[in-house]
Amino acid sequence: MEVIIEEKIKYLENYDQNGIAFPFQLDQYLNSKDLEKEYLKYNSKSEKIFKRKLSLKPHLLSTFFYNLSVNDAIIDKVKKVIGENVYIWSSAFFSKEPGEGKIVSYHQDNPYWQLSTDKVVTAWIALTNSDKKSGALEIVPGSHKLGLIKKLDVDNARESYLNGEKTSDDNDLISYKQNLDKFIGDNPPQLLEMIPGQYSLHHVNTVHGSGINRSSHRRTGYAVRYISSETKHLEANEDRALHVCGKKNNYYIDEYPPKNDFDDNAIKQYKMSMSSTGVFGNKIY
Ligand SMILES: O=C(O)CCC(=O)C(=O)O
Repeated sequence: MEVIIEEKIKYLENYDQNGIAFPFQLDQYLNSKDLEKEYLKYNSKSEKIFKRKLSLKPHLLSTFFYNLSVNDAIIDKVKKVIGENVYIWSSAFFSKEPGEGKIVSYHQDNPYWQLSTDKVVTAWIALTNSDKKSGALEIVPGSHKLGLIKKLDVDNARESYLNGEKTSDDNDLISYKQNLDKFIGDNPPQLLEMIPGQYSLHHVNTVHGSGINRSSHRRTGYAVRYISSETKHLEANEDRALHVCGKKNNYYIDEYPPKNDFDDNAIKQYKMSMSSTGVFGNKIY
């Protein structure tokens, strides 16, 4: 046990150097099927109520995913990398079914998000096995130090998104390309294999992506985006975020945790959040 604790500290120290810290474990869920079950439960509720699977900000509709997002062990590490004043700006599921052929092309996050500081970190939590065969998350260590390597291939991502434009390939889970193929050829990515209940932390400018799921099981991650309270959106005036700890700011309209799964207030708030969220709010329900 002591060895594991020492290793965890070492990984976190390397975050500044590598733009990634990995792997950590949520002891209560280690290798448990509960995380995937909760994901499936969430999907079936969202399909019943919204007539489709909602992958953005599930922490605003599900008490389970809210509680997972504010798990003490995760927040302790988040505070070590972005400081004591923490908001959850967004969250998302990244799920790839076997045989579906989906990928996430290599990208940095901030060209999409347009946030004002780099005190922004994602906790990527494995809800299923995530290994080479199933298309685990891949990252380029140290790439966060390069600033923004490439721009998006659209001028205004939010406008393009709301107009339904997509410039990436059909099987790509992200909408706009960053054309990083040459960069990836010169800077080979590292595979982050995880079992359910393990998670990584990656910096907003770390280059990352993932390949096709060639296994016989679903590969799902839950990505939570934490920002420090001095971080604002450079373009959206009425962005929303959920305060977790430390000092608040006046940049964001407060979001609140759901009292019960998909209750009326949570649904009302969710719709408002989706129409005002930074870049990828979605007007269609
Ligand atoms: O889960 C994946 O494959 C990609 C995740 C990702 O792009 C992200 O967390 O920003």
